[in-house]
Amino acid sequence: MRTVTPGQLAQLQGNPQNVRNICILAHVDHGKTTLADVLVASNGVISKRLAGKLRYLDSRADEQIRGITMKSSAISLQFQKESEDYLVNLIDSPGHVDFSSEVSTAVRLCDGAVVVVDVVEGVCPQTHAVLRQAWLENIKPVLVLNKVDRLITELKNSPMEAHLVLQQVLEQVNSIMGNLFSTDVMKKGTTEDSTNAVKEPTVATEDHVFDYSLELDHTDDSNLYFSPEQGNVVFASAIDGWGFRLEHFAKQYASKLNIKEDILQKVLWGDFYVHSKTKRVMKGAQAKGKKPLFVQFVLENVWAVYDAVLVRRDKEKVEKIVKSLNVTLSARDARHNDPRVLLQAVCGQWLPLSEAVLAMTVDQLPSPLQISPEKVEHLMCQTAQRFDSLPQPTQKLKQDFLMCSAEDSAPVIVFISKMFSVDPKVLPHNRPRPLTQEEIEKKRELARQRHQEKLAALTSQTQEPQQEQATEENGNNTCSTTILTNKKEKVDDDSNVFVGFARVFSGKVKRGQQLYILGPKHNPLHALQQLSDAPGDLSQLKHVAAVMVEDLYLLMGKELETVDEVPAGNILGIGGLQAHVLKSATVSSTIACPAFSPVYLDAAPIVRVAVEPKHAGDMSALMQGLRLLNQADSSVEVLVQESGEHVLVTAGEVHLQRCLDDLTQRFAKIELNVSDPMVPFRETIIPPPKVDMVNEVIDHDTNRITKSGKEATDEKIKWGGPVLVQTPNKLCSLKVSAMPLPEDISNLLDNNADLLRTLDKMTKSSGDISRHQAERAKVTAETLNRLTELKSTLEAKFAQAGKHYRGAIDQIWAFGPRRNGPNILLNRVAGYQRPSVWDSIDKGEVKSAAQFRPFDHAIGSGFQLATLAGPLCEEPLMGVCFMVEEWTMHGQLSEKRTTKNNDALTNDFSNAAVSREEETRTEGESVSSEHSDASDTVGTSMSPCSHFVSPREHRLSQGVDEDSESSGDDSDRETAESDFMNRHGPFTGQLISTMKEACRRAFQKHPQRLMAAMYTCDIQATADVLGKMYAVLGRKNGKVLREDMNESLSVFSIQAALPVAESFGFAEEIRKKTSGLASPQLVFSHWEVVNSDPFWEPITEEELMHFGEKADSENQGRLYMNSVRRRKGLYVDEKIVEHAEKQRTLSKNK
Ligand SMILES: Nc1nc2c(ncn2[C@@H]2O[C@H](COP(=O)(O)OP(=O)(O)OP(=O)(O)O)[C@@H](O)[C@H]2O)c(=O)[nH]1
Ligand SMILES: [Mg+2]
Repeated sequence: MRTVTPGQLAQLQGNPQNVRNICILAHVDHGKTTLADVLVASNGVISKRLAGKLRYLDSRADEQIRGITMKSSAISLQFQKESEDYLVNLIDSPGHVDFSSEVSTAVRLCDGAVVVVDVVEGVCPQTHAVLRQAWLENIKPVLVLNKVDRLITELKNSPMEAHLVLQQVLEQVNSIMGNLFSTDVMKKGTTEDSTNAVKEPTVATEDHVFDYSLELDHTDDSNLYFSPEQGNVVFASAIDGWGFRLEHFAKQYASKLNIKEDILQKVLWGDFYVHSKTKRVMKGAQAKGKKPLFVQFVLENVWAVYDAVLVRRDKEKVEKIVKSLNVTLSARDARHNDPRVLLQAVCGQWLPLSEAVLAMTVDQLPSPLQISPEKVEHLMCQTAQRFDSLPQPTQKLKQDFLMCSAEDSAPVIVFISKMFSVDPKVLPHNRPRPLTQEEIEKKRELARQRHQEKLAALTSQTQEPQQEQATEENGNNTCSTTILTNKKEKVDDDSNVFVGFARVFSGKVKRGQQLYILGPKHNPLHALQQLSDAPGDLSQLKHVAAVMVEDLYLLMGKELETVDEVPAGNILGIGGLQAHVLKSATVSSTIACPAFSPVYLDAAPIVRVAVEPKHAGDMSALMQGLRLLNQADSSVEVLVQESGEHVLVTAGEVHLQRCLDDLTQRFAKIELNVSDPMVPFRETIIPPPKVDMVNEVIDHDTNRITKSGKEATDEKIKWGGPVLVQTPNKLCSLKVSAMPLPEDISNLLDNNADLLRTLDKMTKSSGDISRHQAERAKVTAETLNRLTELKSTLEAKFAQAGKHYRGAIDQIWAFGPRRNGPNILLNRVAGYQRPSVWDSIDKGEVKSAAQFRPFDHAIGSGFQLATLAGPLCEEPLMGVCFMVEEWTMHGQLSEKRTTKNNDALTNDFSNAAVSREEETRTEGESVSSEHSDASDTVGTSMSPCSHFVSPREHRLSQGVDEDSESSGDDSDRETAESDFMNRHGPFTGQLISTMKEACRRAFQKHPQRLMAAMYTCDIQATADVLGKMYAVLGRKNGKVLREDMNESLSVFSIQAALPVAESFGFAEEIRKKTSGLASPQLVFSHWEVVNSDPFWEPITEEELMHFGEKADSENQGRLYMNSVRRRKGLYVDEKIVEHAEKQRTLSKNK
């Protein structure tokens, strides 16, 4: 029976000082949902007996079956402490790495987090990840050390050993906090340092050295760490329903030991003991071999209860304990066959877990009123944007965030972090609701009347009134059935209702209120300007929509309760915005409100599959289903490729399965054909290998035959060297060479793609000084600083990379693909001084685009296309450096005319090509999703260049025509020339495709390799299943990177690298082979070169002897390459028929 009504909860919302918005975070299976159950049971939503078994917040069927949480869900709870009523808005989040985006959406709405750690498994990769996430979102964590019962029942630890384990786990968690803190201090330090340096350029650099250690010493970190003494740690067993803070025992023993409670709390955890004679607390328990206080007064008591109830089942002792703990047992619990029930009844009353966790939440975690100015700025500014670059009315809103006022005068600011779909049947207006007291009275009265009428009818023995009544009753029945069917039809009509998962940051949202929905790309500056030009005209504003708030809900797990208004500082559900909000949005009463900064996503989705309906007629249902799925899931991406295929991009195998289940059972309700997962690859080149396949040293001076290059089939080539390619109209020739980038450089570029994107934005605006300055002003000092740092790191790495890269830092022409990828184009054309890409950050000097040679951008575009799809299987390149060594313009098209006409033209063109590229990229993207992935535009990149060029064709020929009019002398020759040019298409297009071709050929002159996406996989396993686990790892081409043994727990933790391509079914296989004892967590980590040459065939005698002429043994590189080529419908060079002879039985006669 619920102890708190929704009405009471809604009332509590009005006092933000007593509101706490918290989420539970942890690694998978560390007990979040079990803990949430216990907290939910404290409000009577579920029975205490079922807490831990029901997993109330795992409301999906597949969550219950698989036993893992897949979405975050919220519930509002009431808690009373010292006669104050508090409202705790609790969000349970998933721990599986595939659903980490759900964690991000939850963390965004909270002020605090309860981090749960399983004391047996200790700190795991996701524990690390969630602590980092909480740190980045500026929310305060508290700690629950869970599953302490496992130390007693499974590991059979003594209290002393358990104390040691608990200390170790606490240390591990605190070391993560320490690392996060020190990196943050250093980052802030360098930023402040650089801002000071900008302000006072005259200060000598020696005086300006930033002393990190000094800063670390000065910054207050006392509240940073988890320490039981401070009351931010709970020791718990969620499954048995108990948990405590030191406070509990300090209170209990203060009078017994005659020590003040607060002093006892300080010494109860640490290295202290009670001197047996003096009865005083002394330090140095460990050194003197004494029992620490925590062991003596806390753990031994807990151990004693477990021993009596679970191990010995000693009834007398149990009775004694029950009496001494002052616990009342129901007869049913006392007689129950399962001792665990008895244990839970005793411990649950002795050390109630909900009490401990909720009291810690209320004491330690901030209320919405305590939101920090840094957090507000972080929410209001997009990445790399400065707060003071926002317009004034927007900056003023910061004060409203800080006030968190629910007054009518305060602007309404709400952030929707995700949209979730609910079954319309659970919506309050579709649900049979319990009757109110008045209604019950009315019904009772009616029944009484009817009864009396019946009696009266019987006594008078008249027929008529009876008939009347019957007809009346029938009438009522039909009426109610029609109402029912009406309702049912309505439900079927919109079988998917979306509710926004949101929080009010300022003001009060009311039903029927008119508000603005601001999309993730809303820019208050533009919007305010446009609105001042045309007041009241919203149609001009692309990312703003005016809506009326239809429904507001109190989130109660899978149930929703309607409320009329929600004041600032609370988490809520908003209905009726389905048509306007895709995944996330800001809702406000003013358009000066900025779109909130995007939710931080830890892992990019990587597993892609193509889906199609089993029956072709269901195509429209599929498309509708995909649209709904895209809206309902914060991390899925739905793309329609150029080929027309519908592609789902998901975070991992489990996520994929959930998306497919949702599609087939809920959103599309059709049968699907699903392709094998399409795994992305990268293409690269490597330095020539030193040994061949049989480990013989290769002499590179004696040329080798290879099939990889086109020319190579008929002539002998040497590795590397430049290629010379001419445009089809023979007016221009390019000499391009390629070389592999050192791994650390390509990784550096890959990891800093966001910085390169910012650099590109600044460089793009470099033609226009005012635009450039505006663009630069938006960028924070921190980003500028990081860019400078990136430049110097890159310079240092080039210096280490050898003589080939001498001076490369200033020769960089572009990064690619998409102008921010891990490949570089260098300008090595003698005498061509083009401005450096770094000019826009170095002192902000702006160089005019007119300094570029004509057609400069065409070369850049050719490079972008070449890096977007390589020759092996049209996958993007990685770690390749291209160099333009010669760029000769022959004949009349050289400087004379082209400078005149094509200068502006090429600049224009490049912008057109670029924006076209961006358009295609956003096509498949949702409005809110900021992801982009390399391969979704592969189709685009392969489209013929003329496609890009066509709008230009006209203008170029115009330019040539004008010229031919102006220069009378050469007119004949020029007409012939322009005819010649037109025959081959416009020159820019030719140059782009020539550059692309040149890059490809230069690439092919090197040993080519595929790069596979790799997962790191962390597995914990006991010694007896270790062998089986290694066998599975080996079969899947996994490599063990690290193996640690936790001696106290005799558990091995193994870290391995595993190609994503081999990972499907891996987790399942490991689980099966180890009887569920080991379950791996797969996280994308890096790209790794696949060692085998996809074009390899035996050449030397040894190789022929070893592999035979066909060399048909497995070649991983070739297998991957061919599978991708086959999938993309490209030519696959394979022998299909091995022996074209008919099999026959050899008999003597034949
Ligand atoms: N022994 C023991 N088992 C526990 C305890 N708490 C939870 N479990 C068990 O651990 C398993 C996982 O619990 P959940 O609460 O589903 O874990 P979770 O953190 O919500 O998992 P995800 O949501 O999938 O990340 C279940 O089988 C629980 O019964 C505990 O205190 N002691
Ligand atoms: Mg869970």
